[in-house]
Amino acid sequence: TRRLTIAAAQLGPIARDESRRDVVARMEAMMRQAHARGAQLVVFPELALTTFFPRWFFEDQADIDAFFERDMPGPETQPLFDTARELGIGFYLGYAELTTQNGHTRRFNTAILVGDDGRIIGKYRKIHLPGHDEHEPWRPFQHLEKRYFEIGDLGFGTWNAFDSTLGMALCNDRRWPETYRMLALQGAEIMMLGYNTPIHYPPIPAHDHLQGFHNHICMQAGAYQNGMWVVSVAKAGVEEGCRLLGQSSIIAPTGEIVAMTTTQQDELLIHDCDLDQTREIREHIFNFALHRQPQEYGLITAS
Ligand code: ING
Repeated sequence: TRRLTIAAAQLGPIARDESRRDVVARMEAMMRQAHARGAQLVVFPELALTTFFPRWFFEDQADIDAFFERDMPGPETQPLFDTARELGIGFYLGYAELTTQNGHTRRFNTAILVGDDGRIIGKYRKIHLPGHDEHEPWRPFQHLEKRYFEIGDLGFGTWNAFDSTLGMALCNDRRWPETYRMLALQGAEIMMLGYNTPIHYPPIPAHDHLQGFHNHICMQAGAYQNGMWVVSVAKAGVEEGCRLLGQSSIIAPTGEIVAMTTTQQDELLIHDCDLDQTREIREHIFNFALHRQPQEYGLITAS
């Protein structure tokens, strides 16, 4: 059977003033450890190069843009690509993308998939942007992704690599069943995603103690209902005073959590995934061709 050893590289807190150089050094060390433990692919968190800056309201665009990457790879991230090539290991990286299209500056919450030759295979731009777009001072911290990023314009894509078909998502995307189905309908066997999930949810504090439960229930259901491996990687711990959920996990197509972190710091999970296990689900209980009735689902795509 086809097997792929995947590493989830959870990152602990990143301080606001922590340099990209220092963060990349942390990530490179984890990439080397993952390789030493047999990993062929390493998944890093969402917005992995900086602190989770949407927690603050900024007036000045220049302050916001300091958290974005204009080039990928750029001078500070090049070492990750060089190490990937040196070791023959691929990786998923979440970062804030600033790009110019037709003379307009665009800003996205982005993830890329890089192959074991250090070349970018694919790019995904976050579609489900949570939170709010105006400063809401009543909140102990903000969640201004709708203000700082545009909705992703690349759709839900999949790429053939590592003898498999892989799809990417980012954080809030994992809460929406459409994300998994869109990737599964394109043949994805693996969904990779990073997340920054505050424990405290200001609009409904009564749900704070359920963040771990909600995190896993979404992905376990998505994995099972679509027969996909789901690799989810947290930025964890108390970051600039904000408690972020850890519990990074690797979830099998059966919905079983096969590995989970137990710290709030930099921590590696490694799992040797049997890619053919997807068939137990996709050729039987969730055989889309046999059992799915899209002609009855029109409302779901209606806006
Ligand atoms: N973060 C959070 C997430 O969807 C959130 C936003 C937190 C939503 C807690 C609901 C509850 O995991 C990002 N970055 O999407």
